[in-house]
Amino acid sequence: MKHSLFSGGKRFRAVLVVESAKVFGGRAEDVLPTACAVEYIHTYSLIHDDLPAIDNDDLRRGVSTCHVAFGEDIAILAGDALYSEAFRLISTLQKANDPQSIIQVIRELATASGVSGMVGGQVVDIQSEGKTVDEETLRFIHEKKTGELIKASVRSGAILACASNRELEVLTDYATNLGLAFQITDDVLDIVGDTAILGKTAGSDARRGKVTYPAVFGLKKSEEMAKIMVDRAKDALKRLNRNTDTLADLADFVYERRF
Ligand code: GRG
Repeated sequence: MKHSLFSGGKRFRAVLVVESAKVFGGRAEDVLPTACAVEYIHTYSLIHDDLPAIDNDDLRRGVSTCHVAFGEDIAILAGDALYSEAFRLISTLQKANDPQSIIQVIRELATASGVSGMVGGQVVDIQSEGKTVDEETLRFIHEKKTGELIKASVRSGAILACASNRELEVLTDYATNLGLAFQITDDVLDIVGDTAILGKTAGSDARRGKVTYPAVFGLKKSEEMAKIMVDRAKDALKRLNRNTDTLADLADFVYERRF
């Protein structure tokens, strides 16, 4: 668990929890357990995604993947344990937050990582390998596999900081576009990125016949689509009468990132 958690990673989803809370006057220390829980869930998904039965990758965050370092049995269990620990963390440590908000956050994260989120997206992703899929299926895979956890991260920070329902709707619009853009840039980086900078092996999507935006639309159009989504995410923020500069910067980062 420590090997995979502390080998690096951008902490993008954890940062989203904290920065989203700050927009509504929340304090970082009050949402850190949730930010860490999101990172645990994300790391769990990476460990399982890298397993021989799924993507069979050797390199993650610049080090050996969990199963290469410790064996498949321990990697499966490390992922399982991170998932349980995530919810234990949320349920025990947030004394500053009201119980209703904590329950809502648990629901958001369980939904985002389960059958209506990461697992559902991953199933369709696996079943689509080597096939031709339409745009709707491609979007479904990306939104579920990657977008839902990003959306839940943004919403959870805001929920703990007592954002209103209208504010949450605006953030959902922001995060939906952000999540889709994030996975499109991930697909693009798999083609144009450098293994040493990415910390994971470039070119693996094509080798595996994965359905990706560049595979369906080409590289240039995919980059344009990512930019459009980042701009839509930033536009959504303008509907909030709050300081959202950091959330806007994070959207720019998604388009500009090289890892
Ligand atoms: C673990 C709930 C659960 C389900 C298992 C394996 C799986 C089903 C789902 C995989 C989901 C997955 C790995 C989606 C890819 C998302 C993605 C773009 C990962 C890379 O995220 P970065 O770039 O990585 O934020 P770092 O290392 O920076 O954190």
